[in-house]
Amino acid sequence: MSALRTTHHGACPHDCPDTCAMVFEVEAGKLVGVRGRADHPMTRGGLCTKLRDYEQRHYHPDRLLYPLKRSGPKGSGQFARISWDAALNEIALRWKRLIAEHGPQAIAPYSYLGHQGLVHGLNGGDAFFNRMGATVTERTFCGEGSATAWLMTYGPSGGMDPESFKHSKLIVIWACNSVSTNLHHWHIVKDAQKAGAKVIVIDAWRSRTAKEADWHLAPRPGTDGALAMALINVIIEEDLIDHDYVSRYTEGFDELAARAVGRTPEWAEGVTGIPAADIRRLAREYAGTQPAAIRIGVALERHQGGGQTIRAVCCLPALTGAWRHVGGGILAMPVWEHPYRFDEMCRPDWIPPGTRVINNLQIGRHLTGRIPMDPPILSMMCWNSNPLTQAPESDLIEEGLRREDLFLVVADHFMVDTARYADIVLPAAMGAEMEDIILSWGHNYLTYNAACVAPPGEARSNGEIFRRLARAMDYDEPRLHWSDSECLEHFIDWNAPACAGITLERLRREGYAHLAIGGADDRAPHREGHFPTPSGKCEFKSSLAAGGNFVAGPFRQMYAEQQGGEPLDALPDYVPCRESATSNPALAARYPLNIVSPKSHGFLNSCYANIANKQKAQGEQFVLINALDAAARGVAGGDRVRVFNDRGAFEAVAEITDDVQAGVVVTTLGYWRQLNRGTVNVVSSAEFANMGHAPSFSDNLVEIARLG
Ligand SMILES: Nc1nc2c(c(=O)[nH]1)N[C@H]1C(S)=C(S)[C@@H](COP(=O)(O)OP(=O)(O)OC[C@H]3O[C@@H](n4cnc5c(=O)[nH]c(N)nc54)[C@H](O)[C@@H]3O)O[C@H]1N2
Ligand SMILES: Nc1nc2c(c(=O)[nH]1)N[C@H]1C(S)=C(S)[C@@H](COP(=O)(O)OP(=O)(O)OC[C@H]3O[C@@H](n4cnc5c(=O)[nH]c(N)nc54)[C@H](O)[C@@H]3O)O[C@H]1N2
Ligand code: SF4
Ligand SMILES: [Mo]
Repeated sequence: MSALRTTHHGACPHDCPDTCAMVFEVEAGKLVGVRGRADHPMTRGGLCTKLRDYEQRHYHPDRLLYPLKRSGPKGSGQFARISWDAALNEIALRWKRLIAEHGPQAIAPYSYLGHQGLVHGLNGGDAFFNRMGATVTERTFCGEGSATAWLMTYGPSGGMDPESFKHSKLIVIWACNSVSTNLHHWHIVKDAQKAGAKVIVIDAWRSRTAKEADWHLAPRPGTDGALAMALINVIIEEDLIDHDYVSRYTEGFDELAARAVGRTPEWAEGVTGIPAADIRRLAREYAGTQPAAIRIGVALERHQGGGQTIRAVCCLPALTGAWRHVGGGILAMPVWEHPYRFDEMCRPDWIPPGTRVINNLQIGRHLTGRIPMDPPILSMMCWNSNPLTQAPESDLIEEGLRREDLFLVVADHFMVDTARYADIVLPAAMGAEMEDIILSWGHNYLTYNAACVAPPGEARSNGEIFRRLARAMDYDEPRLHWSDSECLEHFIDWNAPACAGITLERLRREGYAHLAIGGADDRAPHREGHFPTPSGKCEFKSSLAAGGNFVAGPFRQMYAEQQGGEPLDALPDYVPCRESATSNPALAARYPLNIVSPKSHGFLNSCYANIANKQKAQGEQFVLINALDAAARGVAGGDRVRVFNDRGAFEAVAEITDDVQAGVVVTTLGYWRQLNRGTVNVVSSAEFANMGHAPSFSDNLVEIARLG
């Protein structure tokens, strides 16, 4: 007889737009299985390949179970087990001393979306560190360039509902590898395709998603702005415009038209490599088919001109009136109408005026003094993020983490690359072990996750870790001691119209609920304009541009939105890559290949890259290269190669394929440094793109040489 099996509501906590609703199966106090909720309209009963055996991640033999203290040189991986009391005492002692001697800004938090819960997620430590007066770390890994461009054009609109794509007749997936990264939206796209919709993928190489498209267009990386401007040019020149929509609901058409005059398909062909005839055809098909939907991925923001590119793309559905229809418009990150209480979560009002802000992408420069700092960062705490693998210029990060005078605290599940350099490692609880509501940046459901098993060993949830730290630091503000349940009561505006009919009690009972902001069959938020911009219109010409650059992101603390600096271009345009033959011929002569580094199919960012069956499915670190480029370097398929530039080098196995065009090479993100000879972020640049301090992972020149 098997023991009694119970089931509980779960939600995938990983950094993924799908936020699947799960069923946790528990037997004898252990998680024994996971399933996707069959009744959930997006999850549809299936989990991705990464999460299918999620219970095994919970009980993996390498999981961190006890607090550890470093017992060897930094990075050696030598640690000794200590008690929680000893760990907390040591941290509090060191931090109190640093604060007395250098002030609280010598300490910096570092987190991201390793866990997407409202309680245990990226903002989970913000209130604690704001109370401390620590340096504020701006987090612009993902989406902040798009968010800035989006706000400049549309304001904080949630845009299209992902489920409404079932009504679309033409779907453009632009720089998004949905088959790997947004699987539960891809099902809906496939349904539409079966019902006759044309699916067009615009991607720098023939990705898994591009292979399933009706039409794949491959611009050179970072040239999508030229393509978008040329589409605008054709739509205006050939009068494919919805004049009524443009005149009622948009601002700055005449200026946009003037800007687009020289941006012809012939001009764009030279920039993008896409034939002018194809650009004309795309413009005509897009403008001539309704409803037409665009899904943009994060890679569109990842070059010097990323923000401007996204502004240009955002003009398209307003020019053609696609916004009039359910199933028309754009889907980016549909979070802006979610009623989260970032003010309660983060307590930005506790940040002492004048507190300095550093940036998570440039952490290597901050830690090594490449960006001078007074006082320097003398302590950092990392949770929900693994910067040594995930952030650019990672050799610099490693140099910084080796500093003897840096007191590093890391809370994680495994001895990840960053944790190896920690002074104190704290064992973190995992999905089924903590109650939360998991936010989504890919759909409009609130998804509840029950705590249904106890964490193994002495692992503790992030929420509990910060409560313990608050006690150790003698911070007695009630907010810092709220239980997980009290946090959930406060972190959502349950009285907001979007929560009509939704209560915490109902979520605990049913597991998920769709926000009351319209959905699959009725959401057309801009049918009659209603853009939440200063003008109330879609702003081709942005009224926010005059205030200068700003960082907007759905997971921001509110303060990070302050504007400043030179005014931005009031209109969208093509801005060339920083690292390209036109912008920097000398660099391009030494490093002629543009490397693109999207997400791995088998890993979730750097999660699962240490787990044997996922490694087997994903394969070893590779670089895809065109036969022409391979021949020019004497590289054969299967050869080990060195991929390098002035920032550093990593090793990979070359795979020769015409899925990539000449001049472009592709590898994927997530491989661990400690298991490989370097990873792609050794060669990536920490320079920001032109808007929202977005990364420039696709604006990256390298050279490749055969090894041995
Ligand atoms: N399996 C898996 N799923 C994931 C993740 C994961 O690590 N693994 N990570 C999650 C996270 S954090 C995120 S943000 C999402 C991101 O998911 P996506 O938005 O899909 O992002 P990427 O995989 O980075 O890149 C998408 C595609 O853009 C292409 N691309 C890169 N540069 C350019 C360019 O300049 N122009 C054009 N047209 N295409 C370009 C890449 O070749 C790639 O195929 O995925 C989430 N889902
Ligand atoms: N070259 C290149 N670099 C990229 C990208 C790219 O496309 N190309 N993509 C970028 C993008 S989109 C993103 S979002 C970032 C992501 O960067 P990160 O957020 O740093 O990536 P993850 O690997 O998801 O790191 C999450 C870490 O948190 C841990 N973790 C998970 N759950 C918990 C928890 O409950 N508690 C604690 N304490 N820890 C937990 C995991 O074990 C893991 O070590 O990477 C960026 N870096
Ligand atoms: S990683 Fe994404 S697709 Fe996979 S189970 Fe989690 S939310 Fe679903
Ligand atoms: Mo991301």
